Amino acid sequence: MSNPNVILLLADDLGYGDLSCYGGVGAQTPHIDALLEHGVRFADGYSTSAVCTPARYSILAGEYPFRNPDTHILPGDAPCIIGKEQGTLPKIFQKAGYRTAAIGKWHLGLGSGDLDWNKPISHTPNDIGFDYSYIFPATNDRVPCVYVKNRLVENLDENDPIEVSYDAECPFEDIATSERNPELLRMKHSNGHNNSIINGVGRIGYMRGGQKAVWRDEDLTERFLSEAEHFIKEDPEKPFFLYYALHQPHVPRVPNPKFAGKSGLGPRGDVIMEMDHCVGELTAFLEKEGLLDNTILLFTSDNGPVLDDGYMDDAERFNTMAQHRPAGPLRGGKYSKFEGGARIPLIVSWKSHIRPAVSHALVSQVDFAASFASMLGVDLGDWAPDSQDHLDAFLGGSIEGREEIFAEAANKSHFLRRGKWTYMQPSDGPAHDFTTNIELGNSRDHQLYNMEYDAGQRVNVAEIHPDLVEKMSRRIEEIKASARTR
Ligand code: NG6
Ligand code: CA
Repeated sequence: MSNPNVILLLADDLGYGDLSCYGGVGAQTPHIDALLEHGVRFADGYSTSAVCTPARYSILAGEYPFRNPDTHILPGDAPCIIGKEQGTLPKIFQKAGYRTAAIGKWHLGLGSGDLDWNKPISHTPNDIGFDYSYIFPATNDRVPCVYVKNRLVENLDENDPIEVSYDAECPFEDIATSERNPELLRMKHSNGHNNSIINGVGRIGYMRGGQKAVWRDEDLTERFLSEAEHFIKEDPEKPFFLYYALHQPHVPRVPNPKFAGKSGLGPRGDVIMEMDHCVGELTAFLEKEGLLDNTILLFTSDNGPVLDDGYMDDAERFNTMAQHRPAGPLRGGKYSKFEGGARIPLIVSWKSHIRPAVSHALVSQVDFAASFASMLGVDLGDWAPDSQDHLDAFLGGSIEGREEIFAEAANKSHFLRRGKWTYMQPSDGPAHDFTTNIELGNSRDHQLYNMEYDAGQRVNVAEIHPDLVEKMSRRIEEIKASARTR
């Protein structure tokens, strides 16, 4: 049999409790749940960070974010933080003769510091292992709100050049901003998101020009799906790897009208429904093309959930009414050092190959690189230094995963999970963020939790296990001091 195709579906800010198959009370995600008819659901799957850029960096580069000092939430005009010479997940597939594409949200930077949005971009996904890319640069709440196809912004118009600024003060006198034109806003912001107004929504950063290039939030899902289908169909002779980064349920949550008001959970629930529908369409397409039996589908999320991430879309009220808990039983959410930050849904599905199962193997997204290298027989050399081969666990053939999970909160302090224990480093900073209403997990004390009895991390048992605390805190320091080698 020829090598299977691989599609990595990466949701944005989808929590551990947001899918019905993970016990989400208000969730309606039948198409993602259906992946489990031929799939493994991981109960202990992790990203390496409670925020986006670092988590995505680990997936693509196969190393922990602390190894690259640029792994912070990036502005929309940041340079690309993955080096052209670096080993990456898509390059592993390329080495094995695959064609590769990145579609959807990017947020790993573009250009080499000399970015002109009106010219070919020097450093894009195409320089780090993707043959084809169709992305938006950063997040759906950051400018520029445009599609970038390979090296060029789509629908450029030389008479209406694009300018972007992340300066504190708006440098453009003639653009709509939240301050000057509040009447143009159809969604109010609760925190930040008060710079340029694009498509009736306040964004982070200022953008001028490019009227023909600007996306409509309502169209993003269909646009990306049609690009994905086009890429899949293009060359049936070669296997493919598709990195498909869905933008839901990140803010601003603006669903296509087909889904608006449909979930009963407000806009956040509506866009999750839209995303689920999109996964259903993709699966049906693969079936129709006769590709489903030979395609491994991974579905996961970059980091945990947040309800109010800067816009007033009533997510908190809708979720409370429905008793829907986006992080499920876990404490904290996006940004947090508690498990709600980096323990995420993770499903691996392969029709006719995987028997339905729930796995408690400890697995991390950083392991995709070494696991697929192993599947393809690609020698990693010094690529992907923190990535481990857990292919058997991912495909449901083994219940053994990693010995330890190492991940960071938004403030870069770490936690370590070994077996049933999760240890959190002491850190400064507020225990609670009142803008997002998330418990961040910061404490000057060591924290240790028994995940077997206390998944919600309510009882800190550090004082009664000083030996474990000592051992696990030393281990964190050891990892941080370790060299970038395999
Ligand atoms: C924060 C934004 C938030 C979101 C996040 C990145 C404010 C107040 N908050 O700075 O809305 O965009 O960055 O999210 O601006 S992530 O999923 O890409 O990491
Ligand atoms: Ca995210």
